Amino acid sequence: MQTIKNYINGELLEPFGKQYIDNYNPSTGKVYSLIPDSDERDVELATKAALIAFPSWSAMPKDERSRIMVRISELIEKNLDRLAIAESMDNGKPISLAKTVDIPRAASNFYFYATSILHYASESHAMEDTAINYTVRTPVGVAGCISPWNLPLYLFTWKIAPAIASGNCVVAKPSEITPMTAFLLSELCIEAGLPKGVLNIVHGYGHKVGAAITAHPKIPLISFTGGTKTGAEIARVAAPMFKKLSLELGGKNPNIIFADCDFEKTIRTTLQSSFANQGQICLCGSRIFIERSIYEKFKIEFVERVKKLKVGNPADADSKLGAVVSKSHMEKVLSYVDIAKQEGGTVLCGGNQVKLDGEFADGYYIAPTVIEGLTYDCRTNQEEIFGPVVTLMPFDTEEEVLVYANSTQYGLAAILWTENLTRAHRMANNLHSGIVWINCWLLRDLRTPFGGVKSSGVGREGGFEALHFFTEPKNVCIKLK
Ligand code: TXE
Repeated sequence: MQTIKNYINGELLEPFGKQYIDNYNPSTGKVYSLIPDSDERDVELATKAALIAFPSWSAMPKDERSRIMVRISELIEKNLDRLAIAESMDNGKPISLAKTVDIPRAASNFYFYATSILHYASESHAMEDTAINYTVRTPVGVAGCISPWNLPLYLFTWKIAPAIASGNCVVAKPSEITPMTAFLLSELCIEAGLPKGVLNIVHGYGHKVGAAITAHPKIPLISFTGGTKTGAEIARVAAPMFKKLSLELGGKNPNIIFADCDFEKTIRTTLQSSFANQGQICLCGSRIFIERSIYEKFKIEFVERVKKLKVGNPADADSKLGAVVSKSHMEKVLSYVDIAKQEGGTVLCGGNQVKLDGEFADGYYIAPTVIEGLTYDCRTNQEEIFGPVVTLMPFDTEEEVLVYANSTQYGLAAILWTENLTRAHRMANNLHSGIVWINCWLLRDLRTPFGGVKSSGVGREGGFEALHFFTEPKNVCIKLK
């Protein structure tokens, strides 16, 4: 059985406590590797290594840092197949998805920030002929990066790449539920010649390793993606220490479909935005609002196609859904189907665990589920389920659907389907959301700001926003006379 190691000061190390956590393959329900159960001693060692590496890494010319990062990006591409298989085994997602989305995006994250840093300039403000101000941006020192299990390498690298590109050193913690590709990344960083201590990866539980990173006095910045409750806990600990915080949290995103949409495109993309990655993407559109005049037509067509989505072995090319990430998560998702029924919902398809044969008999599979007949303000429509479960609701007017869409505590993404340009702009303006996709979903330009409002988080990632976050601006004012 493979034993994962921490990556500290350029070396692959056992945890201090020599304790390990079982790592499950969700597609089979079997333990297949061991994860270091690290503690604050490992975080301390990693932080020391990062502090020692910081002066030379931050002083290294940008193009040298950039070249090392490009090498990491190329190594991720070279290892695409191996990483995709590992991601699928750890997370349960179809290999085809890991191969086309997760791993290529991890390579892009490194490439994008390796090159962004070369174009990152600071501002200057002239006060006519009195004075000139210029802004100097310096890295903060050691950045703490904590990431979740749903898009493991994709979200892990989305934090690490801008952090190290802008000259910081990092202590990072991947989710203890999906640690494998972060471990493989540490091997690739060694191969790419990343100087020791620049990136340190400490594996283990959130309440031990994550909490130690959050509370560490020498880590002045935390970038976190995960659940809203965990985000609140991190903010509670970090706020009195005045740490810089970026929190990417949950979502309960509306998918609003007007009668004048391009029907075929809408249905096709809605299948994706509902069930991609088994619905375990914070950007999935789990509340589908449909203008009443096309409600029945949409429902019949959509449910017919959902029933055809194959739930199966993640290695099969025709599996559209693999396993959800863990047994407890499967139970949580299915408990929401019960809640939906109690709230008066009708399950149009799915709603159950899927039992596969042979070695997959104990895997965590859920049939893609569509529910109707619920009010917009019931628990099913307000709480994040984070699984392959969507609800359908009719609406009559723009005003009404805006109330429904904006009614949750979340505000991460919204999806809008209409061919009416004026309405599209009007709606986009009125949606309480960090991202609005019109006639598309998950179309990402890495230069754009990424993040949410309300309980979906604080701060923005992406493009220069991330480079701003990982640096401290200093204004220098020079009087001219
Ligand atoms: O997230 P957690 P989980 C949502 C989704 C899901 C729920 C819980 O609703 O069902 O969150 O998922 C680390 N101090 N999202 O349990 O617990 C933890 O080890 C510091 C939304 O995975 O928030 C992991 O590395 N760190 C989401 C990371 O935080 C702590 C993606 C995320 O774990 C910690 C995933 C602590 N006290 C889940 N406790 C999205 N928005 O993309 C845990 N961690």
